[in-house]
Amino acid sequence: MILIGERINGMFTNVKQAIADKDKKVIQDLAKKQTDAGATYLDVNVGTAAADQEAAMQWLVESIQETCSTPLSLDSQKPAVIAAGLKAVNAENGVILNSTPLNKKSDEKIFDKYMEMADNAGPKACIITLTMDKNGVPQDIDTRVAIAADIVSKAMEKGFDSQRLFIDPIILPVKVPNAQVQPGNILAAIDQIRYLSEPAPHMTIGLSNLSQGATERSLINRVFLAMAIARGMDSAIVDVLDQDLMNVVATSEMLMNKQIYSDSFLKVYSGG
Ligand code: THG
Repeated sequence: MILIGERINGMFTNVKQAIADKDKKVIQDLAKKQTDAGATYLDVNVGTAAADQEAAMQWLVESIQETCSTPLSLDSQKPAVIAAGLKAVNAENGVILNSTPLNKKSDEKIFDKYMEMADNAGPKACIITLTMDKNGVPQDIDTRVAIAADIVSKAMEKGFDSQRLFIDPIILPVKVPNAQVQPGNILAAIDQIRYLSEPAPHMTIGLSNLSQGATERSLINRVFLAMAIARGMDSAIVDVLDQDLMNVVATSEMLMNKQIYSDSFLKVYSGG
């Protein structure tokens, strides 16, 4: 599993405050803790409150890289904010440009811009593209898969390798009225998206969206994670500090024959 640590996000009050106060320590602690917990990448999202999002992105990237070399996932739907992060990022070990839709009313070419920026960032640079277009976030299976097909063919057209492409079918809170059909729709979409190219594009979701506002957050997150892994999802933006969740990742990998079974598979997975 390619695990992207979600914790450096201005949506969290402590991160929002740290950005406002330029308090590096809070950010560096989160970077180290998530790295120790097994994050493959660290998501970096300035949130909506930052006064100058480009400056905030650059500051976050610089602060993180002072303490660890875990590759980063620069998370913004604004090309200028991604570009600001890329100025500071060390992309040698890889980098992800996270959260472009296929297109936007105000920016028809946004996905092309992300592909161009990724190409300039180096051969390991990846993109997470959302199954979202100028009409917004689709609720049904077919529109999600249709947008994913457009994403894959646009990438092919530009010679952008499917191994550098992550598709995100966008999971939304299950607690919202009439949203309970959505987790099932996401699973069905994942099932179909994996056949859009050979090799399949990577697939990811922002798992914690699912349980926003709900009780039993960790339980909801980890059960759905196991279900999605069973359908072929190979990445997720998650709380890597949630040990129960990480145990589900390890067990799912073992049950899907991605890790050899041994009595100590849990310890082996966590590097113990
Ligand atoms: N897809 C992609 N990228 C994404 C998302 C996605 N990036 C952002 C987000 N969604 C994934 N990351 C988070 C991070 C935190 C939470 C949810 C998703 C979260 N935060 C607490 C909350 O809102 O309840 C904050 C609580 C606090 O203030 O402490 O749940 O879908 N590609």
